Amino acid sequence: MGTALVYHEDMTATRLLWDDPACEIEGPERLTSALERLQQHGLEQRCLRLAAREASEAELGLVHSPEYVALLRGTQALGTRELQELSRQYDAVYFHPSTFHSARLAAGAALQLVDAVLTGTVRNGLALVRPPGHHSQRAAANGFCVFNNVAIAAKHAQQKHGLHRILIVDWDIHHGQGIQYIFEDDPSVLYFSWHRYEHGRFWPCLRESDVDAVGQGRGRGFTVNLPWNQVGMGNADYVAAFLHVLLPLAFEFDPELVLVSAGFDSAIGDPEGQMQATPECFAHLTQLLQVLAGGRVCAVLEGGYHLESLSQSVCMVVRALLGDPAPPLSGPMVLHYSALESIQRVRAAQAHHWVSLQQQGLASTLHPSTSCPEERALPLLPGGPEFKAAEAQASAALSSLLHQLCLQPTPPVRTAVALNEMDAALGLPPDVLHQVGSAPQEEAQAWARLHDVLVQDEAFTALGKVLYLLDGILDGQVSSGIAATPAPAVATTLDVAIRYSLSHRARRLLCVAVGQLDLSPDLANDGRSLWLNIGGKEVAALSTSHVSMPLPETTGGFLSCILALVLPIAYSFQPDLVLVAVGPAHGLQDPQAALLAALLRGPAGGRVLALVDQESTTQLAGVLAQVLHGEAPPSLGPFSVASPEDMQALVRLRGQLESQWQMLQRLLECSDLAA
Ligand code: Q9C
Ligand code: ZN
Repeated sequence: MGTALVYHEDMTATRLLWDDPACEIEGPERLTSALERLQQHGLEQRCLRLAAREASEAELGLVHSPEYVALLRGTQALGTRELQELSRQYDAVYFHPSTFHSARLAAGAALQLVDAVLTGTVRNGLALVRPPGHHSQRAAANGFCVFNNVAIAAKHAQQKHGLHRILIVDWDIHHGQGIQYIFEDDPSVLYFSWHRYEHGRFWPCLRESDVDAVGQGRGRGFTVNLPWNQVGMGNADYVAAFLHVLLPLAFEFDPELVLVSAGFDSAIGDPEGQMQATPECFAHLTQLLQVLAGGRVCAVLEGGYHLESLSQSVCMVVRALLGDPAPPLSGPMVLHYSALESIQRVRAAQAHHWVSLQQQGLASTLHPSTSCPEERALPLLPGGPEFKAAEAQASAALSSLLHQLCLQPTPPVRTAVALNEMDAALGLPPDVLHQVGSAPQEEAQAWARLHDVLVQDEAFTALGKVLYLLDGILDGQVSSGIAATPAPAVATTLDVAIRYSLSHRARRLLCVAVGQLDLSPDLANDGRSLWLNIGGKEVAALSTSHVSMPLPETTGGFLSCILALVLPIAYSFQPDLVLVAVGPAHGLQDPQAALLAALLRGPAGGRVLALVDQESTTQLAGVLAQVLHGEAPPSLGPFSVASPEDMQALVRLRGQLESQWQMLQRLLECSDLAA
């Protein structure tokens, strides 16, 4: 199951024919430079290339009025003067004689992508299109958008493929008000948009872009707006928005398809967005969405006006769609106060509609303080000569950052397995490496003895393979791996693996242990390893780097544990490697283990080693190997509410840990945040 890339050269024909500073950023180079970068990185060649087709007028009619379609048809014959005249009827729009053709190709590309995914030709894909779509409305062009590509694709998925639940994620930096209007009373389409808002001062300056626009009638709760009230939002803010807002709702909604209004004006360097998120953040966002809907993710280009940032971000999305691990996020994972405030306001506004938001007690305990004098005001762009110098400097820094990004190598082997006789039965993807190598027996023995770890004889063979696999991961030869060891030796093997990793290049190590696995006391406090035990005996932050909690009883409880505790801590810690150990009697269902492993690929740039006991089911090993390789985890089954005990445990742990882990932070007093 591959990745489709839908494109047609004719979409580069449309361009601005007169002077209009508001529109000049939307030009053909947007597509050509993104495509060129994809080719340069060898990514285009790895996709199934599909030539975009034109959407039929009937298909356009799924969203647009016949009169509007006819009006657009008529533009093909107009001269420049008349086109300019007509453009003035709309806000931030220009027409070209080729607009009708391009816009039909753009909508058709989205349709083709959805068809390819829903018929099983590919798992996922990207449509590289222009003009963009999310501002366009039933009878109006708006904000460079002519036909609403994503909305048309969603209607088509409902009508032609019989889908009942579609999630639209709009990460463009503008509010896709067009999509919102089209689905505001439709509970079968969940629309999430974040957007630069600045309390209503940023275009399109709509009251209905704020958190309290939640949908109408039966659609109440199915429109989710997350307004950014300051510029400068970065990787931590975006990831937190996904973990604390989008994903809890998305899991509860349980979509059959995810459509992404993939605008990259939300990326660093973009003149419209003025945000700070780096291109690799879009690989992480994509990866986070791939755990939904069996991985059926269709991304459709919207905005994005800084050519280099746009192109790199597009590459990151395609890499993630292809299953490559996302590079680690750069920069400190610290949220802006204003972002936290927005996140909490949308959670509060949506709490009536979603049980997953009602439970954590967060919506009610998080009262945004009315003003925050200590707010780190981000420098708004000043004018004048100084600014020119600063701008030149910033742009040099940006190009060097964007340049470095493309130099980061991806390990030649994505997944290696060391599972002994199980291997053959797993039905793994063909490019998974079946590791035969092993560290010498003496080395394994030496490591065990050195640290006084008692390793049973029969476990030495397994330990040798684990150390060999760790070497591959730490040397950058292998991205992720899975190894088995006899059940009684899981804890000791893990112990040696931690020590080995810390003395071989791993500066920080996250260890997620499921089931009753005890940690050697001397490992707990060096600050370099962080130990999360799910399914431990007690609920406790035993130290700053040793957290234990019982296994939640329901899918809702499990999801909250992962999204509201494990991942925020993991992303804040920024480990070099994640060890996931599934001990004996772990109690975890296979789909839960798969989801955990899939999501833990994020924080350490895909470097994950999973350790299972040999007696555990072949299915568990197989499903772990598959998700580490980039495949979607199986569904968790129907959403069930977390038990009060589980939620209490979670709230208690968050309370104990939030002062230490930035991404766990709730709105505290301003003085606390400034500290
Ligand atoms: N004074 C997309 O990114 N700016 N559209 C208008 C009016 C329009 C952006 C400023 C920005 C449209 C798809
Ligand atoms: Zn935009």
